[in-house]
Amino acid sequence: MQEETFYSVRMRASMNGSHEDGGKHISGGERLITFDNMKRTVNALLEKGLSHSRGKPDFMQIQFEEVHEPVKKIHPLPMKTNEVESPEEGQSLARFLLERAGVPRKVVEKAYQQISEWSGIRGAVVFDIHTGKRVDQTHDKGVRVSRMDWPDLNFEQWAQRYGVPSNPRIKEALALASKVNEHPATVAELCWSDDPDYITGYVAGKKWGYQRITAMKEYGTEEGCRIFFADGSVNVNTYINDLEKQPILIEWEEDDDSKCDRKK
Ligand code: WAQ
Ligand code: MG
Repeated sequence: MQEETFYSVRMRASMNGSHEDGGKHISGGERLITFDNMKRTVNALLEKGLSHSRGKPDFMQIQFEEVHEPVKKIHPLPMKTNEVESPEEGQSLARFLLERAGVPRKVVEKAYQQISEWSGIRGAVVFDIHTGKRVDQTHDKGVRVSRMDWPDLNFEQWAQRYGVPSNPRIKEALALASKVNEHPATVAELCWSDDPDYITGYVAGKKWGYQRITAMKEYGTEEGCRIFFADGSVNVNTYINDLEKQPILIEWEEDDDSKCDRKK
């Protein structure tokens, strides 16, 4: 049987000029689909960029390309929702979870000292857990993870099983976190949205999975965050290349969870 061909589709939108010209980042999106889903996917990305709470874009780029590498299927990280009363409580829980995932306290503190400087970046910052320094050279661009997706039907089954809203934001965030944290060099990830109308964020890691935290900032603020805490003794360029180029599909199987439940 012939293997199916997959396509990477990417969108980025900005305001007051393109990203290269210093425009404000509005929205981005990355999908991995078969050709029969092309129209639907391009339309969905167009819609995502056009109707965004960060503003009305005056620049947008949507592109697709055939993927030649074999597509790997992985399971979503296990998920837990931590309810907190305030962003302060959320942030202090996030620091605790990062430490528990293996990021030394000092390194967490060093990262936190710089988070506000990075809030305009359109991708993620790679932070070395040994030196406590940013190690990617991508400046305002950041590292954009792409070539990952989670087919809708399977995601909806997962969402129903866990009683979370089946919205694209959670699908995209968990797909990204599952891909990033599957990488051997990733120790943990810290994320909250730059969208003013969304305040839930998460800490993810291999052992404790995707830990949602219901308040990471105040409503109305546009300062987001995405940091990959990595073992910087590996080659950073290889790490970034893997996150950008390795095609990954998320596939949840009900069976895996019942196996886990039985183990408890
Ligand atoms: N690769 C790297 N960084 C990215 C990517 C990507 N594909 N997509 C977004 N980012 C970075 C970028 O700097 C954004 O400004 C920042 O992350 C936030 O992105 O309820 O909505 O898409 O379980 O605004 C997490 C909780 C929501 C979801 C995160 O992020 C839930 C969110 P946003
Ligand atoms: Mg955003």
